[in-house]
Amino acid sequence: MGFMDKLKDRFKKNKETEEVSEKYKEGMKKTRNSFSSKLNDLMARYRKVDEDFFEELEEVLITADVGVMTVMDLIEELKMEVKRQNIKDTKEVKDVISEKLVEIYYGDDDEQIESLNIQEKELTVILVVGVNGVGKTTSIGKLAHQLKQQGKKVVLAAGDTFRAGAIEQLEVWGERAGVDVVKQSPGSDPAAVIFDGIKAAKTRDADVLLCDTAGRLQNKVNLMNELSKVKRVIEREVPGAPHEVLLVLDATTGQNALSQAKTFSEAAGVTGIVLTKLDGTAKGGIVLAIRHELNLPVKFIGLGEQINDLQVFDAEAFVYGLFADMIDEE
Ligand SMILES: Nc1nc2c(ncn2[C@@H]2O[C@H](COP(=O)(O)OP(=O)(O)OP(=O)(O)O)[C@@H](O)[C@H]2O)c(=O)[nH]1
Ligand SMILES: [Mg+2]
Repeated sequence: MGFMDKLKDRFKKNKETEEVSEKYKEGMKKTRNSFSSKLNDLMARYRKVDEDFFEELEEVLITADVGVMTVMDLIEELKMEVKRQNIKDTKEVKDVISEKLVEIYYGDDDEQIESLNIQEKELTVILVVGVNGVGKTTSIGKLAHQLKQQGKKVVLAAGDTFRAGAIEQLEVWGERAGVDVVKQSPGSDPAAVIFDGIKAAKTRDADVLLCDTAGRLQNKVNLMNELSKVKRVIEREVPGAPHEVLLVLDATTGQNALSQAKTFSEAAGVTGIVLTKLDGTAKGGIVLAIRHELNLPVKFIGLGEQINDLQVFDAEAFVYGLFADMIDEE
């Protein structure tokens, strides 16, 4: 059984798995349309798998923002596998490509890395960081909704006291998700807001505290200093916290996301990525570059602006989203 058949089996098994695959299929439309049309075109022009075919495939992957280093490794793996299986016809190669995309994502890690580090008995504190406009506040709202549906008691802390309207925006999301928001007045010290948030979360016996932060201050140095300070307060108040530092990256910004990840990792010790706006780009390959080149797991992806448009990242579902047209017609 080929890998694509396996994906079909997994995602068409029942209503629940089908729902997940449909979300990916819908949200990754732009990337899929661009990627699969290029791939089909390539397979029509090359009957035989040869050096030229691989060179053009490399191009297609780089245009999809997969990242040069990742593409090099992937092509290397593909060449070996094609040789091993003695594949000559380009028609047979897409199955190998889909399988290797999943493999290169996971690397040597076990596959459970996507789930959040949620504490069983104590308060879980999650710090959410990223530059302005990437989707931090929106993702917090979506995540609060998801956690609440899982039966968790969630509190939000309005740590962005800098941007006008940021506190109100988080309150709107709090209402949508049906969770409490802890806030102070605009301009107050974010670390003090987070401190209050922790106190409130403990008093109300909450399971998870989600901390919003500013994406922009007077300058970048200030922003990084402030994040470090917020993180120290969390560390001091809750042993073992923050349990996650989620960096939100906008998929439409392309390779620049990689340098943002480096900066924030130094200031706040990022533990995972939320990759937003995957629905708005044809370059969804950035998921693979982030995982492979930064060694940070993509924990969630944003596939739209609505409350249900946040998915736990699943590399197989991602690859299903890339190849859905081909998989469904088989
Ligand atoms: N299409 C799409 N839009 C998104 C997604 N996530 C967030 N957005 C939109 O991106 C815009 C910015 O989102 P915010 O949540 O305000 O971003 P932020 O990082 O909190 O921004 P600042 O508070 O200014 O730092 C909003 O219009 C969101 O609706 C997504 O997954 N898909
Ligand atoms: Mg915000």
